[in-house]
Parts: sequence; C-alpha cells; structure tokens
Amino acid sequence: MSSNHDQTSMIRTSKSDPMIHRYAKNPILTPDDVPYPVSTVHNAAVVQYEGRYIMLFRAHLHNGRSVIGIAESDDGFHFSVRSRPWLTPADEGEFAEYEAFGVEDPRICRMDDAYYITYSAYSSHGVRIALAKTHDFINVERIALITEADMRNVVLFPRRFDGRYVRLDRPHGDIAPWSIWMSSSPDLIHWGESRRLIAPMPYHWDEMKIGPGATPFATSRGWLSIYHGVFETMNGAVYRLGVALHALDDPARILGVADDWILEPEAPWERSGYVPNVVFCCSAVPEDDGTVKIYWGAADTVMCAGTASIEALVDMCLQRGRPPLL
Ligand code: M1P
Repeated sequence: MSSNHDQTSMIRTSKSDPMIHRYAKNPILTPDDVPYPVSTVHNAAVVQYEGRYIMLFRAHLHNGRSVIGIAESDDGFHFSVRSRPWLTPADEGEFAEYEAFGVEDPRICRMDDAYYITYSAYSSHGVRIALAKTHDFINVERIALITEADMRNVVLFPRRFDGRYVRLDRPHGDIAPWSIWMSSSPDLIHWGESRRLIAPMPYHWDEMKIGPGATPFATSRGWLSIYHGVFETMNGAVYRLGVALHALDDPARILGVADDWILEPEAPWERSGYVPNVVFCCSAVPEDDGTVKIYWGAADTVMCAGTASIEALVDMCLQRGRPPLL
C-alpha cells in the first residue's frame, strides 16, 4: 500500500468523473414494484444465475419488520419481483427464536454449485447472522446461526484459503470503534481465528463505523471489497461507500484501503427516505468487460445501481491508500 497520504494525489479530477456512474434510470426497484404491501425495498444482494440476474432484497412490511423478497432481471437493471417474499422469519425451531423480529440485509456468495446467503436475524436477543443455502433460488435451506449477538454485515469469500472458509464481519462494541474483522472456519458453521482488519479513521468520512458490504470478488491484483462507512453529523449519520483490496492468496493481508469514499448520498432518493443520507451496498457483480455493477440501498427505501471500472477501483486502493489500522 502506498504510504502517500498527499491530498494532491487525486485519481479523480472532477465531480463529472465519478468512481461509480449511476444508472440513469435509478432507482431500479421501489416498493411500488412489489406485488405485496411493503414500505421499503433496499440493501439487496444481486448475483448472476443461469444467464440472468437474481436479486434478494430487504423489505419492511407494514408492521415494521423485514422480510427478504426476490426479483429477476435479464440485464441487471430491470427487475421483476416474484409474487411472494422469498425468506420470511422461521416459524419453528432455533431459527424462529432468533428471527422473530425479521430477516434483513442478505449477501450472496457462490461456491461450487451452491449459493450461500448470509443475513441478519433479529429478535429480542439482538442481531445474529444466519447462513442459508440454495441451488435454484426456489428452495432455501437454513444451515446455521453463525454468530452470537450482536453482529451484522457478514460476507463470505467465494473460495477456501488453506482449506478454511473466510468471512468479513462486523461486531458491535461500546469500547472499540466498529471495525471490519475477519474470521475463518473449517465448515462454514464453526468460526474462529478472528482478527481486526480495517478500522474507522478518526475525523474521516467513516469515523463512526464501517461494515463489510459486497461479497468480495477477485481481480488480477487482489480481492476487491466494497464496504460502508458512517460519519455522525449534527443532522444524523451519513452512510457512504468505500473500497479495499485484499491479497489474493491471503485476504487477511490488506493491500490498500482507498482514502476517499467512492459513493455518497447525492440523488434525492439517497438523501431522503426511511433513513435519510444512506447508500448501503450488499453486492457487486463483476462483468467480462472490466466493469462492475454495484448495487446499493438508498435511504433504506429504494434500490439503486451503478457501474465502475474495476481497474480504477483497484488503482484507487493502491495509489491513494490510507492505513487500514491506526
Ligand atoms: O440505516 C442504515 C443501516 O443501518 C444498519 O447498518 P450498520 O449496522 O452497518 O450501520 C442496518 O440496519 C442496515 O440495514 C441499514 O441500512
């Protein structure tokens, strides 16, 4: 990682040259597109499946609790929503106890022929992360609750390292700032070897907390990981997106964390809604043409999309980096 913290070494030269080019017809999905009553559509995971795009999105029901809906698309921008939610709180067994208040913020990771979903399970006991699996986006099998309370924002790496699965996670804590951690597992169920990887930077755009966002994807120069960072203002918190690069052979080795954010709330539907001033990412889909489609929930109310150059994001991490830990 470059140690150069020089404010003049900007990669971007103007606001008309953004890192993420917003899709012209944002928002791509709103509550009006859902054929059952919801008040929000946000924090969605998108993956390619059998030549199409599948989206799992979080939606608030009119009782204030969240379910996970499903939508499909040919081009990654125009989605149609299936008639029923895809994952609702379990009604029996261990999951029922821990999902009683809702299921939220899915992330999808393809490994071999399976698609693994990590999602937040809310209950009076706090928020835990649950792991589920699907092969066809019709049937879903819950596997395990893979964290204690309180944990959010768990993303899996899509391969094993020295035989172990690896994830990024984000514990809550009253003493330490809310940082991005890494844990590993022999079986996706039992996790350990936890260590802190990236911390919020004081008086920076992410000084209050950060959290893993999209499932990391491999580039020729490392794993790209898009995350969110939060800054507390006198007018409430502002959620922005940042990017980090992990070594291909060892994701615990951080090659760069971009100093600047890559997206901030600008559009009216990002600045105003259920929770104002939020862009929150749960997925990024790399394409064969060197771009990546990035998806974000806007103001916890609607879904938006944009595209970015993968090389430009990698350059940003390597050429305009900041220390991952202070
Ligand atoms: O309202 C913004 C986000 O707040 C929480 O995220 P985090 O704990 O990472 O700050 C979650 O409730 C998330 O769903 C929500 O979008």
